[in-house]
Amino acid sequence: MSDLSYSASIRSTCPYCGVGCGVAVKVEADGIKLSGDQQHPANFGRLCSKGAALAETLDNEGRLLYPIVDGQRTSWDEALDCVANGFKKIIDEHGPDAVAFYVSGQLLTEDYYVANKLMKGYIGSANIDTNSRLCMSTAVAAHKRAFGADVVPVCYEDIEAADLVVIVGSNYAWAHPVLYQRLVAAKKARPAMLVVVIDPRHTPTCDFADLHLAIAPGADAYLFNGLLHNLRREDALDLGFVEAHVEGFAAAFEAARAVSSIPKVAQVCGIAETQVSEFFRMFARTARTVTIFSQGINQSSSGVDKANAIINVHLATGRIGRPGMGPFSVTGQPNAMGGREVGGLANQLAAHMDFSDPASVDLVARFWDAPRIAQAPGLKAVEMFQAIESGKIKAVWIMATNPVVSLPDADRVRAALMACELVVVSDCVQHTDTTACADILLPAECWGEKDGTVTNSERRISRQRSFMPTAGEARPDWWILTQVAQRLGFAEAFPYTQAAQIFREHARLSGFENGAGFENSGKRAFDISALAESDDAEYDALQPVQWPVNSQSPQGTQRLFTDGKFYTPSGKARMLAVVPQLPAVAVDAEFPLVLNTGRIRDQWHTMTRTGKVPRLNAHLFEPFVQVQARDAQNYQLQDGGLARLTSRHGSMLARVQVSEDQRPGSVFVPMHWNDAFAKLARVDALVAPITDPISGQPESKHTPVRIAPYRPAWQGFVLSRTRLELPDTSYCACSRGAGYWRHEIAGETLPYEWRGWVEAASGKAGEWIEYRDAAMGRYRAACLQDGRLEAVFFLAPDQRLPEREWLSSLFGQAMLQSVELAGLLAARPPKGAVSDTGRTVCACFSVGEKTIRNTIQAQGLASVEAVGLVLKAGTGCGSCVPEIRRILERH
Ligand SMILES: Nc1nc2c(c(=O)[nH]1)N[C@H]1C(S)=C(S)[C@@H](COP(=O)(O)OP(=O)(O)OC[C@H]3O[C@@H](n4cnc5c(=O)[nH]c(N)nc54)[C@H](O)[C@@H]3O)O[C@H]1N2
Ligand SMILES: Nc1nc2c(c(=O)[nH]1)N[C@H]1C(S)=C(S)[C@@H](COP(=O)(O)OP(=O)(O)OC[C@H]3O[C@@H](n4cnc5c(=O)[nH]c(N)nc54)[C@H](O)[C@@H]3O)O[C@H]1N2
Ligand code: SF4
Ligand SMILES: [Mo]
Repeated sequence: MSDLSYSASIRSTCPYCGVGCGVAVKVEADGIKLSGDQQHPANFGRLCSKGAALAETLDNEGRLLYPIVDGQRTSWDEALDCVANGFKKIIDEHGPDAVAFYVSGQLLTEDYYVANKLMKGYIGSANIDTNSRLCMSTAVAAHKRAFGADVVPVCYEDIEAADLVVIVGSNYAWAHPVLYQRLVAAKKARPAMLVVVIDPRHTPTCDFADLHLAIAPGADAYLFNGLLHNLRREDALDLGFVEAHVEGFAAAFEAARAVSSIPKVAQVCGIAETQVSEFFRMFARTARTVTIFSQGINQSSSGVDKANAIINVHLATGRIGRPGMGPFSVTGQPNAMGGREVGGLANQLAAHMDFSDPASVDLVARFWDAPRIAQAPGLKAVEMFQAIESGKIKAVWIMATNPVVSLPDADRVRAALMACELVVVSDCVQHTDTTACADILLPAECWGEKDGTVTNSERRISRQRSFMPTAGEARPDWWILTQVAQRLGFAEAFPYTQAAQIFREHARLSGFENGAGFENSGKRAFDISALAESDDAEYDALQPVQWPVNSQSPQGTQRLFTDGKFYTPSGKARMLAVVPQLPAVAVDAEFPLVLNTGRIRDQWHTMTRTGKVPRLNAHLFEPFVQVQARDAQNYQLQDGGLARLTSRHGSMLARVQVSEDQRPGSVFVPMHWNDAFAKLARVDALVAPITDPISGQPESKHTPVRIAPYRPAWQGFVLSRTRLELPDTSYCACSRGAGYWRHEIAGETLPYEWRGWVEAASGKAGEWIEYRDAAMGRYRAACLQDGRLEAVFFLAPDQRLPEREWLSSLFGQAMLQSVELAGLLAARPPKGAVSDTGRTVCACFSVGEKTIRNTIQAQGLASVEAVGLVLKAGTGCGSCVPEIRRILERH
C-alpha cells in the first residue's frame, strides 16, 4: 500500500496469538482506529488487551528502516548481494548443510513457503527449522503418531459445546484470552458445564474452574495413564469405537497399569486422592469432553508421550470427531499452524509430507522442479545452534524470531552467533538481543504493512491485509527471500512478485497427486486445493476458512475424523503405550527448585512490540520470580526484594513475588524480559537445552535452579521523560509509561556524585531540587524545566522507596503545583491525590489496584459486575476479571 487514502474498514488478523482474531482497521486523518471484527468467526468482535493496543505499536520508533551490513547502512542491492554471495561461498566450499535458516511462526504462510522451498528444494539442505520447535513440535509429533497426520480435529465451537473442558498446561486466560472469554461466556450460559485446570501453578485460568489440580511438575502422563485405567473401572470406554477405529489399545492400557490406582496416581502427581477421583469421575461421566493442552505439556523432555497419553483417553472413549469432543492442542503464534502446513520444521518436507517416504520426496521434487532436493531431515533448533557453535554450520539466516532470548541455554546461543562466520537477521526492529549479533540486518515489513495469510488453532486460514504505507525501506519477508533465491541462480523457480502467486502455488502443492481417500480430503489431510485457482481479487477477498478446503469440502471443514477414518496406513487411530517420565533432570541439593517459565497477560514474547505500549507495561513492569511463601522463608526472600536465580547454565536477577499460587519447590519466571529492557533478566540463560527425543522440543518448564536473596548496597528508580542510558548498575529494568520511562535500578557501589549521574544520564540540566540524607544513604531529586517535571530520582540503601504510580502521574502535568512539589520531596502524595491509583490491573481502561480496592471499600461493592459498573474495570477484554475477583475476596 502506498498511501493513507482508506477510510472504509480493512479486515485483517491479529499478529499475536494463535486464536487468530479478526480485526477491523480504519485509517483516519487522526490515526488508525482498530476494533475486533464482528464477523470473524474466531472472535466475533472481541479483542484482548494486546490486540486492542495494536494501533499503539505502529509508530516507526525503533524500527529497522534500511539494510545494514557490518554496521553500515547500505542499499538493498548491496545487502542482498552480500547475503547471496556469503551463502554461496559457504555452500560451494562446505556443502549445503553448512548453512541454515531459523524461521518463525510469525512469518506469513507465503514467507514460510518461499523459505522452505529455497532451503529444501534449491539449496538442498533441510537445515531450516523454526521457533515452532520450541512451541508446537511436540503436538505435531503426537498428532502424527496418533492420527497419521498433523491434524487438530476440533474447532472453537467444540469448546463451547462441551460439558467438560479440561485445560492442561495452559494458562488459557492469559495466553489465549479471547478463546478463554468464549469459554467463560459458554459456562455462564450453561453453568452445568465443568472446567478442570491441571497446572502446578494456580493461574488466572483457575478463576472459574470447578477443579484445579496443582500437579507436581512434569507428572501429567501419570495422571492421564491413571485416567485411562480408571475409565474401564467406571465402564466409560467405548469399546465399539476402539474395535472399529483404534489400534494399540491393549498395549496402551497395559502400559498404564504400572501406576494406576488412585492413591498411587495421587502420590506421584502430588495431589489429594479426592481430587484425583473427582477428576476421574467427571471425565468418566461426561461424554462431551474437550481437553485443551499447551506448553505445560509440549515443553517437556517427554512431551510427545504426554500429549499421546491425553489423546489416548479421547480415543479410548470415542470422544473425537463429534461435536463438543476432542483433544485440542492450541497453537501459540499467529501462524504456527501455517508453518506446519508448508513444512517449515526441519523434519518435515512440504504440504504435510516428510522425508520418511521416498515417494513424497519425489513428488515434491517434481512439483518444485527442484534440482537437488534435500533427502533427509535437517537439524532441529537446539541441535542447529549447537552446530553453529561447533562451526559445522557457518552461515545462518534468522527471520522473525529472537533466539538469543527464547532458545534454552541462551548465553551459549549468543556466543555461538557471535562466533559464526555469517549471521543474517531479518526483523522489523533494529535493536534486539539477536540483531546485536548480526553481520547483515534486513528490514522486514511489519504487521499492517505486510500482506498474506495465517492459519489459527482451528485450522482457519485468514488474511492479514496491508493498511498502511511501509516504513523506510522495509520489504516483505517473501520478497527478501525471493531476491536472494534469484541471486543464487534460481530465478525461474522464484519468480514471485506478489503474495497471491505464492499462495496459489502452495495451494496447488497441497492438492498435487493427493488422490482421494477421506470424507473431507485426499490422502493428505492438508488440502486447500479449492483455493489454488483463486485470482488476485479472490485472494484479496479471501474469507476465513478452515482446511481441508477442496472439491469435497469447498466451504472448508469444521471438524475432522467425523467418519472415524484416520490418516494411518490401516485407517485406524493409534493409541500409544506411554511409560511416564518425570523431568529429565531432577532437583538436588545444589539446585533444589524447579524453574517454570511462561507468559504474562500483556506482553508478547521478547517485547519488541508490546514493550512499546504504556498500558501494556503497567500491569507487570519488571522481571519477577514467583515463589511460594514457605520457600521464600527457607531462602530468606522478601516480597518485593531482589533475588538471584542460578542454574547449571546461567543466572539472572528478578524481583521476588511471594505467592500462594506456587507449589512449594517450584518458582515461576516470565520468559519475556531481555537485554533490550533489562539487565541479567533473560530466563532462557538458565534453561537447560534438554529436548524431547522425538520432537526435539526443549524442556522449558522444568530446569533445576537455586535461589538466593540479592541485597544490593542501594536500590532506586528514575522516572524520566526520555529513556536513559544508565551507568553500570548490577540490576536495571526499563519500562515505558504514559509520557515517561521507568528505570528500576540497584547496584553495589554508590555513584560518587548523585546529581552529576542523573544529569549525565538524563541529559537534563534543568532546575534541580534535591533532598539528601547522607547518614541514612537516602537521596531524592527532581528536575524541572519551566515548572514541568523532567525526571525524578530516588535512591535508598533498602527497598523502602515511594510508590511510583503517583510520581509517574506528575509527568502528565504541564506545571507542578506547590503541594505536589512538596510531596515530591517528602516522597508521598498529598492527601487525597486522585492519581494515586496503584499498579494497573485493567489495561483496557487503565484502572489501578488501589482505585479498585478503595472503591470496593467505599461503596461496599460485592461482585466483579458491580466493580465493572462503577469503574469499567474488567468490562473490556475481561482478562483482568480473575484479579478483580481476588481483590474482592481479600477485602
Ligand atoms: N500474553 C501472551 N499470550 C501469548 C503469548 C505471549 O507471549 N503472551 N505467546 C503465545 C505463544 S507463542 C504460545 S506457545 C502460547 C503458550 O500458551 P500457554 O502454554 O498457555 O502459556 P505458558 O505460560 O507458556 O505455559 C502454560 C502453563 O503451563 C504450566 N506448566 C508448567 N509445568 C507444567 C507441568 O508439568 N504440567 C502442567 N499441566 N502444566 C505445567 C505453567 O505453570 C503455565 O501456567 O501463548 C500464546 N499467547
Ligand atoms: N523459557 C522459555 N522460553 C521459551 C518459551 C517458554 O515458555 N519459556 N516459549 C517458547 C515459544 S512457545 C516461543 S513461540 C518462542 C518465541 O520466541 P521468539 O520468536 O524469539 O520471540 P518474539 O519476540 O516473538 O520474536 C519475534 C521477532 O520477530 C520480529 N518480527 C515481528 N514480525 C516480523 C515480521 O513480519 N518479519 C520479520 N522478519 N520479523 C518480525 C520481532 O520484532 C521479534 O524480534 O519462545 C520460546 N522460548
Ligand atoms: S486473543 Fe490472541 S489473536 Fe485475539 S486479540 Fe488477543 S492476542 Fe490477538
Ligand atoms: Mo509459542
